[in-house]
Amino acid sequence: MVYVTTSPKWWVRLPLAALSGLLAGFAALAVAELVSAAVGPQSGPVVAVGGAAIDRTPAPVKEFAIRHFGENDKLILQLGILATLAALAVALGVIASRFRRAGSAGVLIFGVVGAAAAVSRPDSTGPADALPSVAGAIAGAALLYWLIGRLTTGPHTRATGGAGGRPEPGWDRRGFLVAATAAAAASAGVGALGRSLTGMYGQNAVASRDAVRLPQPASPAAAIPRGAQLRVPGISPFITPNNAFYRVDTALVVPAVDASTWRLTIHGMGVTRPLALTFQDLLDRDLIERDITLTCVSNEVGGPYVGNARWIGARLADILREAGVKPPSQGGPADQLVARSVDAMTLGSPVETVMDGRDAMLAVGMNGQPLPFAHGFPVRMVVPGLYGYVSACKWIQDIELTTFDSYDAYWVRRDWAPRGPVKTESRIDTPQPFARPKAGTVMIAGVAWAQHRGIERVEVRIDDGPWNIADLAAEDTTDTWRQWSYPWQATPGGHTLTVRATDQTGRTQTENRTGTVPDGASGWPSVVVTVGR
Ligand SMILES: Nc1nc2c(c(=O)[nH]1)N[C@H]1C(S)=C(S)[C@@H](COP(=O)(O)O)O[C@H]1N2
Ligand SMILES: [Mo]
Repeated sequence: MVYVTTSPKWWVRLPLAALSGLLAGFAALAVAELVSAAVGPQSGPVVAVGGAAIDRTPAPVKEFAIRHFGENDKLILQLGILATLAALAVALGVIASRFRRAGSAGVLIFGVVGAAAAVSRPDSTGPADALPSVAGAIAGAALLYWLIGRLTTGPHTRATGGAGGRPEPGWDRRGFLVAATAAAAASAGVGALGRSLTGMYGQNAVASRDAVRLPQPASPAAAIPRGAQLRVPGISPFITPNNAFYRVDTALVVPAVDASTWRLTIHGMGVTRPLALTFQDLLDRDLIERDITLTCVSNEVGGPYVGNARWIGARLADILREAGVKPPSQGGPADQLVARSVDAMTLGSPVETVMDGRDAMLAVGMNGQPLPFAHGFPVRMVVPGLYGYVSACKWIQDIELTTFDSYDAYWVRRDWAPRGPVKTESRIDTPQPFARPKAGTVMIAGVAWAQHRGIERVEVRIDDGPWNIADLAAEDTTDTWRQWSYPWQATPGGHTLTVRATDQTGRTQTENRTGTVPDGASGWPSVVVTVGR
């Protein structure tokens, strides 16, 4: 009896080997998903590798990503990782069809890469974070080895010497297809189970958020003046609803923090009474309610990363004073406050600014709701007048007092300026670029902001004409943006509309165009429109 080990012809073998690679990759991710449901969402290989990629992204590339993909940048990154993995899985399958062990070894190497990324992430919870990648890789490598085995020698290799005495093909097509289908089904099942278990991640956090009853603020915000909201179609609403508020962060998985176990620790240079505050400790304080406009340093001229909300929170300066902190102007040794989040983001703010009397706060509420998870539940910092990257720490859990000389926070290590006061800026909301309004009165309108300095004047220019003073909406506070409008007598043809704002210190928004790195974009926003008859 002779056992036959012929394999299918190459044009059959290679596609099936590629399919085997894909199935192995799918199985690896499915097993990793299931294991990461137990270890924690930060440990999944795609999340870990994606996080490592984000941290290594140089400022210009991040700027490119945010400009071209906007808030979808993280989705694009994850799709890119998956596409890359799929291509590599196909390659490993093809390699395995010639070198069966090498293909499987390749899968294991990817497991090592994923594991290394997971344990070296700053928010890693320990060596266990390697488990999803390792388990997934072992499953993938084993499956690839097995499937490639089906492809070269069938289990039913037939004995020769039958009726015709000719060898029958040694590979068992049906056997392979059954094996592949079973593997795909098993992976889908494991993956779905993992997904549903990950879905349960954060249920305590959701329950803790549902249980929050925001107290009445001891110091409520004044009513928004009636004239603060202009009735111009297309203008940004004066208060940005939570679900429309821009989101900028590095979190591939939104942290789900349980408010009932949350703590904020305050320590470092000049802290004579280190503090550990609970969420209830914050709610029990006299809370302030303030309207504050938040802006991202990555906002291009005319861009969308600015929003205005009514925040409720505890005064940060009071808490710092209780901890014994003094600003540098009163002899305090620390000039930098480093806020650290549960996902290990660090943001450094000037202590002097935070304690100079402005309404810097540890916010617990946004527009009457507990903070949405994406915006930092349970607690975030908000400091009027500073860009988000140097102040607005979401999911905050630690505050360390230190100096700018001795510590660079996350974005500063990536070429952004250590101090980030918001620049005086404006935006045209309507008409939109390349709009085709009719001749006659066209309302040009938008917003302007210079947080904590206040907007004094907005001017609009048509083509190369003179600057015209726009009508300013009523001011809410100097910490909020201000709407403006200008009724333009539009004449047929193409026109360029340009705007510039002046703040209450008398400084006019500079014409000098710069990109966002290192300290925020500048330049006059403009739109081109074509007026019809
Ligand atoms: N933990 C954490 N906090 C963060 C960030 C981040 O990446 N992680 N990004 C900051 C930046 S750059 C900005 S502009 C604001 C944006 O806040 P929002 O997403 O609520 O609009 O959050 C800040 N706080
Ligand atoms: Mo930002």
